[in-house]
Amino acid sequence: MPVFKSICRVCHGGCGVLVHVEDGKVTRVKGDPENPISRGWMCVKGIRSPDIANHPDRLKYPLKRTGLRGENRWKEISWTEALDDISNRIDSLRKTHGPESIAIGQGTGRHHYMHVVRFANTLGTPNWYEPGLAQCFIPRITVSNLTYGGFVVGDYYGEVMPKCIIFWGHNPLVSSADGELAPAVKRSMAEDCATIAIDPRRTETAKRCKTWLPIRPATDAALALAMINVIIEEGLYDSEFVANHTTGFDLLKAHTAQYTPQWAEAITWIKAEAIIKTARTYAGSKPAVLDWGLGLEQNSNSLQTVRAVAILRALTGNLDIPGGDIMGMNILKGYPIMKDKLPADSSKKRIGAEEFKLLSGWRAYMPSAHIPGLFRAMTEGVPYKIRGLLIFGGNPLLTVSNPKKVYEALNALEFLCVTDLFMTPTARLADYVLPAAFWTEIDHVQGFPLVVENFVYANAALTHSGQCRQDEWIMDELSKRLSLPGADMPYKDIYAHQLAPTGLTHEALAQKGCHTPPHKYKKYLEHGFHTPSKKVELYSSVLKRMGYPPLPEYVEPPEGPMGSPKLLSEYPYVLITGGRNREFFHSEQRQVASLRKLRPYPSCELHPEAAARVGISEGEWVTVSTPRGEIRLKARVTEDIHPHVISVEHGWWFPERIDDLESLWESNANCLTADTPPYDPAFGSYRLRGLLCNIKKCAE
Ligand SMILES: Nc1nc2c(c(=O)[nH]1)N[C@H]1C(S)=C(S)[C@@H](COP(=O)(O)OP(=O)(O)OC[C@H]3O[C@@H](n4cnc5c(=O)[nH]c(N)nc54)[C@H](O)[C@@H]3O)O[C@H]1N2
Ligand SMILES: Nc1nc2c(c(=O)[nH]1)N[C@H]1C(S)=C(S)[C@@H](COP(=O)(O)OP(=O)(O)OC[C@H]3O[C@@H](n4cnc5c(=O)[nH]c(N)nc54)[C@H](O)[C@@H]3O)O[C@H]1N2
Ligand code: SF4
Ligand SMILES: [Mo]
Repeated sequence: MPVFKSICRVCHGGCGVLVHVEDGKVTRVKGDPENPISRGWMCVKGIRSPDIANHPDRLKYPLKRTGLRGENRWKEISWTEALDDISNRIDSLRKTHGPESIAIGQGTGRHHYMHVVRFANTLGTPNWYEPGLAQCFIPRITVSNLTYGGFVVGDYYGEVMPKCIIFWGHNPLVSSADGELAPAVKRSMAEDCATIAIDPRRTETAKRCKTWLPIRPATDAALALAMINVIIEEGLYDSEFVANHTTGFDLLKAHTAQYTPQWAEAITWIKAEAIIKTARTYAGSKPAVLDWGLGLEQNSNSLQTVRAVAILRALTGNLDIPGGDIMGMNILKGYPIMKDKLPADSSKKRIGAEEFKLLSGWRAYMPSAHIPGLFRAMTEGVPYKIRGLLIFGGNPLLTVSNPKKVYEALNALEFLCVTDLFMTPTARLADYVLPAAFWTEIDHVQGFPLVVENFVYANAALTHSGQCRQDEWIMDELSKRLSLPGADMPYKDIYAHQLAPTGLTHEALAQKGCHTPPHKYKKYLEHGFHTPSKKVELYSSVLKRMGYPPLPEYVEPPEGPMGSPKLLSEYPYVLITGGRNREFFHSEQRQVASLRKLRPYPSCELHPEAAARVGISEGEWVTVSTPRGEIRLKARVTEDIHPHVISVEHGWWFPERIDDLESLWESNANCLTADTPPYDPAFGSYRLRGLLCNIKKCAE
């Protein structure tokens, strides 16, 4: 039976795998022991890839709606008919209402991510989005760029092992988040490494750590500021690095004098002594990794939170050193997203451009539309009406805050086209549904970890399924019909362009499995940091110019025990949503029996003290409510969570009940979250974590 090397893409990760193929189908996937990063390891989802690829419910043909919107009645049509119809609809909207009336949506971190941005740019619409962005990764990337001129990742890969690792709002042993695969992280968590988890939950990662600091959600900026205070006051910073490679130290010192550990204790629920000890351990153990995650971003103070944390790496001189936080090798040539094809006046029309300069403005890392504003524009027509939406792999009815609003918005569209592997609640509302190819069915080149690119992998299409097509192919076919400039370079030619610096072809790389050039450290010694001052900007000149605070600040969460004490009697707990679990990727795989049986029901975690207070026992159905809605889940009673915090899984819908609209709200975490202001002033991040909630036994 033929066996091929490939890269699993069920999540953002990229485990090296061996794919067994029989009659054009994938029959088995196992870890590739020769892969230098994953070394034969795979998670439970990846191993079940054949169950996803060969699932009887996979979409196989292009579908055109025949019934009323949402009635789930379809006709199978040919690709020619589908692409002709869809391009005609796009053409008519762009001619009558301007290309900005068409939004392009996608999901997180897929193979076609950059191709979507390219497609939007060449179509001339500034309004593309993805449900992560301001809530995921864009604050960390942008802040790293502003502060050190490049993104960083923990050095889990080299000869030198870190002496300390802080996992901050991050659970990589479960999430393998952006290509920091669990086995590499685990290897670095050696016996002599001081490991610290800052998380309201004692996660799989936290359980392996020597210290767990259960922080009050959305108060991380206070903790980071107090750690900066200790490191400066006690003279624990790397004075050589600070003197030679940073700017603004004196301003930072004066600014953070007010943020004492005692001040932070009252805010964060973490004792002042623990804050001091953590700061001393981190600053005193070199090299050290500070590995950060979503816990820092899904709140309305994401810019300042991420900035405060980012500064710790520079104060301690842990940037780009072996065993520290390393910057990217950026092996590939940049994806040609054809930014120049988007006229300047179009950019100005991007929804959110004026308000959220670091998400939607022209200086943003990857300018995209502000999600709450975009969906509002579909229903309310303000500042203008969004009339068409093409989604390439995203399920906003589950993954965007306030799904009832999203539902209303999708129904208000004149035209909706969704490309997916399965019929999802979002696809069900479309006019056209297109069948996407699974990762064993695509050609692709990808650098890992995401954004830093210290290794490069390739997939080659090994199997096929019905009429399924790779998303890039669909966009290219539409581009041809619409005479867009991107049509001149089909997606497969882009791989040659990207790989040029490596001297490898796509085919050669796919056979080889992984390209890993030797890592270079301390690249800043050659060219400085890529910031305006060529130094690490502890005081950010760019933020100052843009009208944002140049030094990090703490802002109390607007809804919380201190921000809205009047709500406390009704909503006494702090809510977090979306902590990752191994079995599912967001709203996916609920129809895959082999995974669903491992986690059959949606659940929430609460502490035994909270459970006793409301009379809830393990496994009972409960309702969790916020001022915005109420959902049903099963209770998991566990000591591994702060007694005042409730953690709710996200992404839950029931494929077995897709025709029952009410089931869409039943356990959907985003019925609880807040899509309303205040947003983060620079990124427009909305609040998915750090809100108030209540929990009760379910009536039935
Ligand atoms: N409450 C709450 N909400 C959250 C989060 C949270 O923590 N809490 N997390 C947020 C974050 S960080 C993110 S990134 C988003 C993720 O949001 P989404 O990206 O919308 O999440 P998915 O459920 O993965 O949806 C992707 C869809 O793409 C389909 N798909 C998979 N592969 C392909 C492919 O190759 N091509 C195509 N066309 N389709 C494909 C899947 O079947 C699925 O229906 O969710 C956000 N939402
Ligand atoms: N299996 C699986 N893997 C995934 C995904 C998936 O859906 N399933 N999604 C992928 C995506 S798109 C992303 S963005 C990554 C995310 O990967 P991670 O960054 O690891 O994200 P999470 O597990 O969502 O959250 C990390 C931790 O933050 C904690 N937390 C919540 N609020 C706060 C807070 O205010 N402060 C602090 N300090 N901690 C807090 C949570 O308890 C959680 O344990 O995972 C990726 N990998
Ligand atoms: S961690 Fe991600 S890439 Fe690795 S096996 Fe699991 S789903 Fe696949
Ligand atoms: Mo994400």
